[in-house]
Amino acid sequence: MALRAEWGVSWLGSHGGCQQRQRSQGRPTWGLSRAKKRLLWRFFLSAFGVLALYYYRFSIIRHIEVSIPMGICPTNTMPLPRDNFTGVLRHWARPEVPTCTSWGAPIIWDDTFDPHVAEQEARRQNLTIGLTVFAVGRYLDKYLEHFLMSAEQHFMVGQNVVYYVFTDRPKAVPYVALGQGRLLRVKPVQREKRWQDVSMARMPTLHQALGGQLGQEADYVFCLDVDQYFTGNFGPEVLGDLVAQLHAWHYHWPRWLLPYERDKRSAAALSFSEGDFYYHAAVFGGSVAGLLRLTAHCARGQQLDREHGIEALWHDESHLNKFFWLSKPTKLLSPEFCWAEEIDSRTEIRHPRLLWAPKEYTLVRN
Ligand code: UD2
Repeated sequence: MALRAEWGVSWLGSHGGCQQRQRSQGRPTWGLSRAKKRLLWRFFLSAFGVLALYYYRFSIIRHIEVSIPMGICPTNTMPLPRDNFTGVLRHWARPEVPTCTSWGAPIIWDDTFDPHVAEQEARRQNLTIGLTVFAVGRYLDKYLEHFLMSAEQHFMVGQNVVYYVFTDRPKAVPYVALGQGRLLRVKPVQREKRWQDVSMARMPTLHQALGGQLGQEADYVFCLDVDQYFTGNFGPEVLGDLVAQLHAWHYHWPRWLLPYERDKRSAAALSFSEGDFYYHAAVFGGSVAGLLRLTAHCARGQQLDREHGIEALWHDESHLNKFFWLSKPTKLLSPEFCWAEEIDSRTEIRHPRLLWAPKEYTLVRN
């Protein structure tokens, strides 16, 4: 989140510049009364104050954020029980949170599904579920072992699983004892110079893998960041054609505040009237066909941006958000499926299943 803070500071910085410009232009030409000018100043100062408090993590702001309503699911738009993996969704078990989207996709929260239904269905279909993770450079030593060991305990327990570890140092991949029906493949990748490029290079690499061996042996695939670890059951209830993760830091925010790419020159750009939710690139999944479309879209967008000398605000995550705006996810995971402990405890977060590891950017990034 250091980076999120950096973004916040630069955002404040640009507002500061804007304020300066308005002050120098405004004096002779605006013709505003003194009272109006004072009001304008007060407005800017309080906006800066609120943002500064927010980005310096004054918990009071986080408490206020909780009171922003997330909306609930109107009975007439509740998704029908058409999803084999979650069975009949128990919307009534979580009346305080939204359990469906406006396009009829379920948002799964703890207690809204029966995990046994999903487990049985996955076994009945004899599915193989892929889990991809990139561990390039120092991310391998720092995070990979914990990630894999926790996945062995909690990820798709009792199912056929194939791990794909993409790394620039295949020989350094730690040994982890795997359960029955589970195997691990190590795939060499080149190490990009900048961490941003390592992050973005995942999209074309995944696309290639999905079109090859991974796509042939897996039915569904989940693509995760390595700097996290499982703490609770992450089972077949998450499966779907296109699965998106609600971002733990942004699920209460109003749409206009979400950190989408706003620069119209970027392929990832969303206008202020666009966007549904802010999705987290640390977790996304789907069927092989769904993910082939997703990775192709993001890889193409990133390439177009590169040709225009632009880089989206949140790199691959910005392109992922654009994709999910254009191609709506068929299932959303609540922030319980990827939670950040540094956010204060929330009543709606009952049972986190995957946690962010502490971010140690200075240690792991170039
Ligand atoms: C955020 C998103 C991430 C991605 C990134 C783009 C979180 C938890 N994740 O991550 O999904 O959208 O922003 O800016 O907010 N990696 C390496 N070696 C490197 C660099 C990255 O292996 O040198 C891999 C690794 O799996 C890592 C992932 O790429 O977990 C994302 O990079 P990050 O975790 O440094 O980026 P972060 O935390 O800002």
